[in-house]
Amino acid sequence: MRRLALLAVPALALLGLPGAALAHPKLVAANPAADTAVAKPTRLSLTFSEDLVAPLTGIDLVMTGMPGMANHAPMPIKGFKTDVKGKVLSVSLPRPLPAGTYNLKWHAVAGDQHRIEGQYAFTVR
Ligand SMILES: [Cu+2]
Repeated sequence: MRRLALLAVPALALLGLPGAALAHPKLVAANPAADTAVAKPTRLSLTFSEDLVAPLTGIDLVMTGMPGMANHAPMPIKGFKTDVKGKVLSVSLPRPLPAGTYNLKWHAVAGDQHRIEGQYAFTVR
């Protein structure tokens, strides 16, 4: 089994060759970065490994907790604007995010049209 698995890797790599130029977008940097605590931001940015397709790339932002409030229900944050330039997705918030914890779910589409998703959390102090 182990031997078969090792042999399968180069075969898959060969199969993957035509798609190599159209790689899936990977998140390479974010501001605020994952698992960090920041002062109240009015802008978020996500930088990917590939040029993005604007209308198919975006985020959902949910407040998951607030200081001093137990059992905070997930609260979607609405009203932001997203803007895509090349590999960077920028999010402008209408007002600074209040103190709390947030979960950001992103979806991104690059040249091969496949929707790739991911998520991370950050804290506003
Ligand atoms: Cu793909």
